[in-house]
Amino acid sequence: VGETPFTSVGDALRAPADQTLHLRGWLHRTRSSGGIVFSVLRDGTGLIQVTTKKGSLAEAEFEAAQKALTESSVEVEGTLHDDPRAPGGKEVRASSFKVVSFAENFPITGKETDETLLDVRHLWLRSREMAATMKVRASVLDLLREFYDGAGYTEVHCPTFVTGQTEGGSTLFKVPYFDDEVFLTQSSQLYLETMIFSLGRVYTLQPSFRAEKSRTRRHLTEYWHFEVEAAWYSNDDMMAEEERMLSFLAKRTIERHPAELEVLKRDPTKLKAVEPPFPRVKYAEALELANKKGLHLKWGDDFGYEEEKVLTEGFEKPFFVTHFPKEVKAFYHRLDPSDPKLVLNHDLLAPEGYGEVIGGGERVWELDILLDRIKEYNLSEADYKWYVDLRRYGSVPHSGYGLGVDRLVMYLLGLDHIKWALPYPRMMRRVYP
Ligand code: NSS
Repeated sequence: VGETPFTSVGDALRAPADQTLHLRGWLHRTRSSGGIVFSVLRDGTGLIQVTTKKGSLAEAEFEAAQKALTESSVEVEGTLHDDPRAPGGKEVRASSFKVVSFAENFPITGKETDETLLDVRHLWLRSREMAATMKVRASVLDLLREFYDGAGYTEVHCPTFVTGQTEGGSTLFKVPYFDDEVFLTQSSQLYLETMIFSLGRVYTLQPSFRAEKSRTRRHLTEYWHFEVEAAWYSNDDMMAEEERMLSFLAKRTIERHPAELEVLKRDPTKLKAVEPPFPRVKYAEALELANKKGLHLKWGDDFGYEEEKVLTEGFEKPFFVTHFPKEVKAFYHRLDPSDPKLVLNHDLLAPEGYGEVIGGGERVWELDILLDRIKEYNLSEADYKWYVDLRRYGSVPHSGYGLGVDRLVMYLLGLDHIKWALPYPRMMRRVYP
């Protein structure tokens, strides 16, 4: 607005002293003492201290600076000074202080419970923690695209309204659809599989929906799902590529985001450990390992959040758990030719108790076996006709996976709950704001 060229706070912090600058933003903090007001200005690129002294500017502006509460929006003109005590080592001494909009008493003071912070999520998004998280999250998606575009993949888009389940009926959301009823997608996998025949390698990013009743620290009802599918890939090929992708992500995150990691108190050495090769553990060994650590699991049990937490103890980097019993996994997983009780799959578990971030594997690609599997799972063949068709016209071995973006962000940033990993988490009891 207007003619004045404004400098961003980030640029101001890097500028040499003694310049006159115009800044605008929000009062992150403010206090006045005698004839001086100390404010910290925030604009999305950083924080800078502004001091406003009675007598150095118009009296009305000084009074406005004194009166303006936290989160008021302001425009400031002043000269830049070095000040080692100030955040970022710089201070602006105001020669003009205009309040654009006086904020009411901000409802967040720092003593709120997590529940309250969710109630005022629209305001809590202004916190340094959430801003840092959103920046890293955006960069993670950017890096995923960079990695896969560079590896010969094409980004594609799949529907949200679907007629079939991918990951089991118990977590399907039903929605009215004119005179009919359809579901919200649990995974784009089956649609991705249709596109490998023309594109070879594809990926997509979109929300998936799970009517999860589990109220763990890693379950959302709507989550961001990054999914990959590639023709001619074995389970091992896919795992090898995932290792490269994750270590690329971790390395770049450390390089690009030292300030954000610091705000979130995330120790970058935890991410430095994300280097190939990742350990590969078969389900049977994982079961034994978990039981040695005090659990009482038997063959055929799935690993839930609590079990995975125990299982990740002692691992410094992500690791794969492979060769699950077929009953534990969805119908589309390819049976292990050398032991058809098992499937050629992989779950990638993040260390430090985070657990599953990726689920994937090889797909059944032979027609008769797929038809058997659909029967075995009591699914309607009619619902999957188009999916079965893929096995009729030039089927090939192929693999893929799905990555929970919110879970990945949670792990990379060391967050204690998935609700901190995205702006507006959707959970069983949370759909507002
Ligand atoms: O159910 S998955 O394990 N696998 C699939 O949906 C496959 N069809 C994906 C594929 O191969 N294309 O989900 C994949 C990942 C899982 O590892 C988690 O990281 C994440 O999706 N996920 C979730 N994140 C947050 N909240 C919930 N409820 C959730 N469920 C899965």
